Amino acid sequence: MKKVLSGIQPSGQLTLGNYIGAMQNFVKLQHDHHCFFMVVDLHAITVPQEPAALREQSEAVAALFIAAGIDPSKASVFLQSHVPAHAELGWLMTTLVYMGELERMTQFKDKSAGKESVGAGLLTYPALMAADILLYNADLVPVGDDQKQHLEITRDLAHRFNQRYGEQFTVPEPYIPQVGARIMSLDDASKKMSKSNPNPGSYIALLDEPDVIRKKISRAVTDSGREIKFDSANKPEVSNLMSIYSHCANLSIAEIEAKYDGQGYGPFKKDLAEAVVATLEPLQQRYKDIRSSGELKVILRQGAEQAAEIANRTVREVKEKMGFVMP
Ligand code: AQP
Repeated sequence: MKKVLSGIQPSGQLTLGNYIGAMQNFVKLQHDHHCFFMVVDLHAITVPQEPAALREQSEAVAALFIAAGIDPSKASVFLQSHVPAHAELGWLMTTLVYMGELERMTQFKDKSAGKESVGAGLLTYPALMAADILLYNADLVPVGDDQKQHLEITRDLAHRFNQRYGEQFTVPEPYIPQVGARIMSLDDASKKMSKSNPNPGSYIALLDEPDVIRKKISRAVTDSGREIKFDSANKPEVSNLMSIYSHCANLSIAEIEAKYDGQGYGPFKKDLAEAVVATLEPLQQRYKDIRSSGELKVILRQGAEQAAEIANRTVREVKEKMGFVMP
């Protein structure tokens, strides 16, 4: 059985982008793969986080994994910080990666742009991400298109380690969904929908109330035309809304174009809002049940134990190969 690993940062409220681009795939993959799904809290602190918010968001992301349909009896669900091997292998990978490789990462450039001081963790983040994946010898890493560059570094580091110290790591492959790999911001279709965007109108949070969702979609930027046509180059805003609709209503792009032929943006946006509300309502209900039941702590403890067993073994093997004195 192939191994799959992926994670989501508790750096804000999860968005429809995280759901369509990542979580829906997690749910599908768990049936015929050995899966590890993490809340990557160590990654979230690469930008400052308020401690109480970090704690709350971390539990919220874990509960949303379960609410979205990840079954803890099929997949290991855990918090990255509960398995110290991540930090340990992360350091070892930091010593293997080159500055030039880190400095050319688009995400680093975006997140550090215009900032007076930038934490070193924001730069070295891909080394920790490589450790996350390599600890479990994951074959497949389901990510949105935006994470492809980081996965390339992971692949390079796996090769580099294997060449320098002897065969250890599986070289992982990205698993990127064909549609919905990148859901864009509602206020600017040149940027991806992002949970850390300071404007909540730019994203739909998975826990947004139905009326908030309706309002955000009605205010979503479109263009001055009135045609519902998929054309990412000339109509990026409308195309993005169509991708979201296609996912939530389970309609093809051609079906959407035919359905709204000659109708303008009003009726389309109204139906889109209802489709998003209907997609998120059952998830929100399950989320409330999980948070109030207390079962999350047990799930996370079990997940961390399963993960640590494999991760600790990898770190031991790596350290031995690198020349550390073993206790
Ligand atoms: N807009 C998106 N469309 C499709 N996929 C997306 N992902 C994120 N945004 C979109 C996918 O979600 C997974 C988790 O991402 P992450 O939390 O580790 O970090 P991120 O990619 O940086 O996501 P955000 O929401 O933009 O977080 P912040 O604002 O904190 O940086 C990944 O698989 C990602 O591809």
